[in-house]
This record gives sequence, C-alpha cells and structure tokens, in this order.
Amino acid sequence: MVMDKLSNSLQDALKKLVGAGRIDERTVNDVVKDIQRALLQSDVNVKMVMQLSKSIKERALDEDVPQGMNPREHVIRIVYEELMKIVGEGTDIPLKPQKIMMIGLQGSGKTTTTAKLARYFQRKGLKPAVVCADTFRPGAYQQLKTLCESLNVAFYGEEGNPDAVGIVERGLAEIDKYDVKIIDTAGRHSLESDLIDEMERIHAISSPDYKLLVLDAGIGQQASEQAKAFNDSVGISGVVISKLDGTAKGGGAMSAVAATDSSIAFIGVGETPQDLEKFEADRFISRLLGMGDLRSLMEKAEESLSEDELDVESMMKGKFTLKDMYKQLEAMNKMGPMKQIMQMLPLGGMGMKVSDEDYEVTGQKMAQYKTLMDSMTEEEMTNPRIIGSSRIKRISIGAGSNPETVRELLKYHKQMQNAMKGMRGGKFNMKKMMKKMGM
Ligand SMILES: Nc1nc2c(ncn2[C@@H]2O[C@H](COP(=O)(O)OP(=O)(O)OP(=O)(O)O)[C@@H](O)[C@H]2O)c(=O)[nH]1
Ligand SMILES: [Mg+2]
Repeated sequence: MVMDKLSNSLQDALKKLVGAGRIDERTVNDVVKDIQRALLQSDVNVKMVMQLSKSIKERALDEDVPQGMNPREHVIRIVYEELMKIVGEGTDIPLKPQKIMMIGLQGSGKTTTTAKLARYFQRKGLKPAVVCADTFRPGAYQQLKTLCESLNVAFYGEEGNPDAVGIVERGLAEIDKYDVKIIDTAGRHSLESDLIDEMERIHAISSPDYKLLVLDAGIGQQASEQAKAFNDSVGISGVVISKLDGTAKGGGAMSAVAATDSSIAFIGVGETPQDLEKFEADRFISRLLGMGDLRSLMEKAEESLSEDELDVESMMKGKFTLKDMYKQLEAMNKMGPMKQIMQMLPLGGMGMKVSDEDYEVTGQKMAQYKTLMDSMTEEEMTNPRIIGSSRIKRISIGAGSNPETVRELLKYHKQMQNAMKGMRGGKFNMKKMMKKMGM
C-alpha cells in the first residue's frame, strides 16, 4: 500500500507491546520514540509529531486500560486517535451534481486528478464533464482532451485561446446539462501573482462548490506553506494528495491539511485514471497500523467486480477454488495489483507478514496462469486437490507450458486460499477490535 515504509515502522514499533502484561513508562517511551522517528522520517510536521508523542505518552500511562482490551490494543487505540487528529476526518465530496475547481502548483497532478475524478463520478452513476482552463502550458489542452476521450467523458476546451476565464464561462454554459463539472486550471512554479489572479477570477466566474487543492505527496514539509497560501487566496474545501504511491515523504502533505480549512478528500496512488482512492481517515490509519481494512476491500471488490460475479463472501469463508482465482485474475486489472488488495486485509494484524513476492503476480504470469487454467477440466477447477503429477503434465502440455509453472500456479492458489481463510479465523478478531475502537 502507499506509505509502506511508515506503515512498517509503525507496526514494528507497536510490536514491542506484544505480550506486555502492563504498560510501564520504559516501554511506552520506547514505543513512542519509534513512532516519532517513523513519523519524522515520513516528513510529518515536527510540531505535530512532538504534540502527538506527548499525548500518547500521557494517555497511555494515565488512562486506564478499558475492560476487555489488552495493553497493546489500548496503546494502538490511542495512537490511532492521535494520528486521526493530525490528518483530520477526511472531506466527503458528495455524490451529487456540483462544480469542482482544481487548484495546485505546476505538476502537482491536477490534470491527472481531474480525469480520475471524472471517472470516479462516472462510475457512481453521475454524468461528469470537464473544462480545460489551462491556457498556460502548451499541451495541456491535448493532455486533458485525450484523457477525457479515453474515459468517454465530455470535454470542453478552446485550443490556442489564452483567455482562461472566458473559456470557463463558455465551457460551463456548454456543459450545463452535466451533473459534475470539473474545471482543470493551470499551475505555475510557485504562487506567482498572475496565478493567484487568474485563479481568483476563475473562482469568481464559476463559483465552484468545491475547490480541491492537489498536493504532490513528494514535496514533504513544503506542503504546509503551499496549502496555506492557496487557502488564503481562494479557500480550500478539500485536499487531494497525489503521488502517494511514489514517496516515503507523504507525511508532509498529509499533515499540511491542518493549514487549510479542510482535510483530505482523495489520495492519488498511481498515474492511471483508476488510481484514486476516496480518503477515509479511519480506514487509512487502520491500514497504516496494520489492522487491515475489510470494509475497503469489500467496497472495492463490489465496485469492480459486480460484473464478474466474484463471490467475495464465499472466498472469505475459505471456499476459494481455481475458478474463483481465474475470475480474480481476470478482474485484477480493475481492482489493482494483488499486493494492494492483500494489504487491505487484516493479515498484518494477525501477525502474518505479507511479503511482496507472495502476492506480486506480474501481468505476464497472470496471462500464463489463465492459459493453464483454460486447459483444466471443470472438475480440476473446482477441486484442485485432485491435480496430481499426471494431470499436471497433461495441463502443461495442453497449454504449451511446463509442469513447473503448473506447480507454481497451484502453490499460488494455495497461498491465496490460505490467506482468504486466515482472514476470518485467527487470533486477531478484526470485528471485535473495530467495535471496541468505536468504529
Ligand atoms: N505515480 C503517480 N503519478 C502521478 C499521480 N498523479 C499525477 N501523476 C503524474 O504527475 C505528472 C504531473 O501530473 P499532471 O496531472 O499533468 O499535473 P498538473 O498539476 O496538471 O500539471 P500542470 O498542468 O503542468 O500544472 C504526470 O506525469 C502524472 O502522470 C499519482 O497519483 N501517482
Ligand atoms: Mg495540468
């Protein structure tokens, strides 16, 4: 998942509490020091880290461990709550007709996010349309137009016309009948006066319902200053943190939202239009702390797989046949990489470490596996246990492959099946934990 490094460090820190019968000052200091280091390394605002450390220490030692909770859970809960204070609740951009204006410095990810948002609303059944108000950068018009065409999203722009404000005015009139109107604006290297001026004029003429500031996760601590400047100019109603997939410094942008009147609405986790996640602080932090997130998975699975009849429920009950895996592989493109999906499961919380190799199936491998499964019989697909060496040979010949790859496929299936099973059993009861934490 995004912010892997931070997540791993936090989880390692919390591991120090495993089996702790009671919470003593030394352990807490130790854990807090590790958390501190982890957050600072990911560039979370220093003042906030200090404040958080202080609160965690005080609360962990002063507050009684609630009934039914072990000391570790008690501290996790406190860490969770204190992290929530830093990132905020998350801004909910409602699913209804509205105007959204994109704001941000050059290269922050506005145009990409515009396309992602259009796709997001489209998939929720709303009709999006996009206006290109970037008359500053050559190529901006073509970039957005191409993106919109690939998504089948309505687009308005006037190539070559430098009058951004006029374009927005005419564009909005043109796309009046659409539900969600998204205005992509030009970025500049820094907050120069001409950017502010243009932004304010576009703002005035379009009166957007939401002004989304796109912050590049890679900019670290500078994010605060930027967020504040934009907020002082047009006011920010939500923040999108882009490129969280490519940096360990995301903590800077995440804590920068405190400088605005809003909080994070979405995060960008890749370059393609589907790489957008609605930000929900509780889920995000659960994942960061390795408590997994079944809800997220369920939703994502529902959204992407309804057409594929992948039975997530039965998968989780451990009934995970090769047929399910076949459908899963087919659907994987839509759901994102397996690693990302597995990270949403509470395996971490159950002490199972999900290593990259376990779940990374390359596109090529996926294609190979599918070909192999195509040469299996119905019986083999539903009951893979019957596949012995003679069947392995037959299957590999039928698919023009080799027995090793068939064995590899079966091993992969086994791992997946175990992972699915593990999710409902195990010592760690996710539901109970969530409930205890008031989620
Ligand atoms: N990995 C990754 N790359 C991203 C993400 N969002 C945007 N990018 C990349 O960042 C670069 C800049 O993105 P744009 O959307 O063009 O940025 P912009 O803010 O519109 O830039 P200007 O219009 O020049 O101000 C592109 O190469 C995008 O592919 C993301 O979430 N993850
Ligand atoms: Mg752009």
